[in-house]
Amino acid sequence: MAVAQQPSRPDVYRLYIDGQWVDAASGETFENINPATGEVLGVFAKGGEEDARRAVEAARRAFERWRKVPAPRRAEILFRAAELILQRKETLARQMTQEMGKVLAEARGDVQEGIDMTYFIAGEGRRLYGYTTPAEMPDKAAMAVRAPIGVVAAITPWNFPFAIPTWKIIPALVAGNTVVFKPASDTPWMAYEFVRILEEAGLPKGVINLVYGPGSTVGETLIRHPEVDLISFTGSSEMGRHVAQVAGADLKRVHLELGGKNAVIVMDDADLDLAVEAILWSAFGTTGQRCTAGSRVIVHRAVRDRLVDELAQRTARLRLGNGLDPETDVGPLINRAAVEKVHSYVEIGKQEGATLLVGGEPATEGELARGNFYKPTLFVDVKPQMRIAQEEIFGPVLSVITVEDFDEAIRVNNGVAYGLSSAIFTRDVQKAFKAMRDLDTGIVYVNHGTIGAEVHLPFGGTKATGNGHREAGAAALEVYSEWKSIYVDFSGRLQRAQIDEVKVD
Ligand code: UN1
Repeated sequence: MAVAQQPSRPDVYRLYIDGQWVDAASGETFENINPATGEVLGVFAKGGEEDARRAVEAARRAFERWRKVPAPRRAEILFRAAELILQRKETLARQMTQEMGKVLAEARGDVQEGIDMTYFIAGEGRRLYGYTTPAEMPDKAAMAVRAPIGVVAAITPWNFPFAIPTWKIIPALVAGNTVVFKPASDTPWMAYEFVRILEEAGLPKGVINLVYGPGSTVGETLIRHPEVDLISFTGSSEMGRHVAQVAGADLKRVHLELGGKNAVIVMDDADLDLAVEAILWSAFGTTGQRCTAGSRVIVHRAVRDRLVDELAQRTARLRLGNGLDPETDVGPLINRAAVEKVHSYVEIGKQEGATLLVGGEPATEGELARGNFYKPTLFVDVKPQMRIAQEEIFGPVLSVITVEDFDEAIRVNNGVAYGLSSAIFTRDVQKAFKAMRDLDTGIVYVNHGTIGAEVHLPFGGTKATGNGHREAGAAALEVYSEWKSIYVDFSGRLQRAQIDEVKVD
């Protein structure tokens, strides 16, 4: 494939449109900042409306060819991409820690999730199962096949800057769609590396297009463009509502993956040591910046004091720092605005009457002053209706709610607008099964925290977490393809279903 390649560290990271690395039409650029140090990691072309339109047009042209490439052949390119990601795992993880801030072990996990997803979904190239079924008329065949939808706009967040783009783009491609990819402006480097890998793996021009830039220009153009058939968006519920409203006016397909307010329930018979480990990991892993983060603990009164003592001690001992330092437990928040948002929620929690036990302020000692660090924070005496127990904070803030029994725990868990992930710690098999039935979330864990979903199971949530779709697993194909039912009549005569009688003798 003769495509002009960009060096791995260009002066300006360009947009990728119709198989070419190009500057933004406006010539504008923006800086990519390391959230731990404030250092500039690279200068990126700042796409706008015109670039987004050109990308959509390129994707539309490419669709006519790509949809006809046999799916196993499409998948061969994706398998090659998976191999390239695997080869570059360590480099990508180090870049990710610098760009996004998560600690290196977690950055490796993020890349690994992308590898797993790419291999798993590439395997669908030789499945993409539809089905055949008998027709009700004689000499007639009936089958349902999966057809691609067209041009997909993939609008992705910064918190899983490698994994989440693979969740959207790889299934879109295997199913025969073409893509315009708009990554979050905080993590354009990971997007650049991913698209370079797809290019190297041999994806034809126009099949993947990359436009960095603001949601207000690039994102808006994509969601409004008549040639975009499907929008897959991960981000806030507020933005999700906007995307759904705009796209709904044109009856575009929309897949939304939005907020969470996930809880870990700890019953009186739980293994408390295990629960503490899991809660710390769920609440403060990725600095609380996962949709699946556990931001509420719902604890049975009988074990409340023991659990809180242990959580408070352990939370206070977590080490903040640069994620490249192996001593670091918790990295920075993504940007200044995130620090302010998290801090405003801490103020709200105090005003609402919750007791602040640990943290509750930005961390500015020594080197930390250069980055966006916030102390891991623990609130107790939280009431289920308080805003800190209802709204997604997306930072290292954990709220402990005390309950009297199992039924109340389930009610409190379900008493929020969101429904992504939930967890229960109990040794009672009856309670465990009741919880599996009654927890109103798309993901339920028993004796495990709220994070760590695996790629071959459906991922997504109920209520305001989404719009009923799931990504990951084979369920992703439901988003990225449409059912086409095909009837073949080989009787040689007009046979009217539901009207003509069929003689059986
Ligand atoms: C997200 O936070 O948007 O289950 C995704 C998990 C990860 C994915 C999180 N595998 O925590």
